[in-house]
Amino acid sequence: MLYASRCFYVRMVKVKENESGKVRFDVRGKYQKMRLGKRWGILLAAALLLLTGCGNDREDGAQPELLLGFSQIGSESAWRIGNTKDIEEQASAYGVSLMLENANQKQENQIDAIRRFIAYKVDVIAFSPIVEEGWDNVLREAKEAGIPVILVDRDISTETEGLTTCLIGADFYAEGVMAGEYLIRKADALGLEQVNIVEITGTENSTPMRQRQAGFLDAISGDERMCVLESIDGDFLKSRGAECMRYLLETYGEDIDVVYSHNDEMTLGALPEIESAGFVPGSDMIIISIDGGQEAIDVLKSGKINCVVECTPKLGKELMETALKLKAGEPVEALIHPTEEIFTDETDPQSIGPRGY
Ligand code: GYE
Repeated sequence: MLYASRCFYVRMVKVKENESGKVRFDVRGKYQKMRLGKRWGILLAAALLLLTGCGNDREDGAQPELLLGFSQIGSESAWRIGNTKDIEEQASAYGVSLMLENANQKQENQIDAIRRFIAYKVDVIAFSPIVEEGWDNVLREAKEAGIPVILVDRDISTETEGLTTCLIGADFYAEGVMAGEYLIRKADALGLEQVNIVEITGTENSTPMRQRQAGFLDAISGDERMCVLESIDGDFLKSRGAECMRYLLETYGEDIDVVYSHNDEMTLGALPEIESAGFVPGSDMIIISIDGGQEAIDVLKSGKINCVVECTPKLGKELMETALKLKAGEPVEALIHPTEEIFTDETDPQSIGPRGY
């Protein structure tokens, strides 16, 4: 059993007694986060499965609500925390019961969570896959159980077709292109003849890592001034961003003209390293980031970041609407990309409103 001493979300079941003295259960309660010891976790999980296994038969005969199981990657960034918060808020706005599990950056935890959602007979499963490969088996199990699956934020690559219904997430390739096009404009404005770039990438084999890299490289490939000195995996983490930057500074020092970082967290980890090495970020080196969380935007306004490509974490509304359509048996769009913009040292800082994450 997998509930040993960890945080997970359970729906609180309200217990009532009817006239005949029989106990009945109202499964409309909200999910709440609980931390349980192993024994209590096992007992509670078993009791919940027993009590709600036939949870669709509501006594009042009303249509059951939508029960959505969502496996989140972790809490590695302001983006991710904002995304979780948005999904929770939108679930409650749409009256959706949300069973939310945080995988703490581990694919095996996501697979376990999806298996629990199947055992629990949720109406719809959604998940943000940490990497693209390795999902075939568990998704075949969901398909056999007749539970539709929505991809949120990131894509997957499977051997079998048709294991998921749709993807709701950003166009990461376009984000990479926007970053590359900004760099060309900046190099023109500064009259640079040679542009040496270091790239700190997101989690290896994840969709944003692959596509942010591909879009950026495609955008700069026709410009002979551009030279990528090295690409290094920073795993979307602030601590790794700092480590990678230390290594890059030791290796290339003042040859570095540009730092292209795949998310704000890694950028915020890299900046103090650049300063400790005696360089001024934003002037000695061009700093390009992606996400657009409040902290990075504040640093952009202070001049230490030159460009932040927006990636919105606000995917909750589309997720709830899509899940409700799937439950109603209606068709859904295969791909939903939110619209996104870019904030740079060319932007009027006054025009950038509060980011909310
Ligand atoms: O850019 C980063 C993160 O998948 C778009 O994941 C997401 C990325 C985001 O944690 O900060």
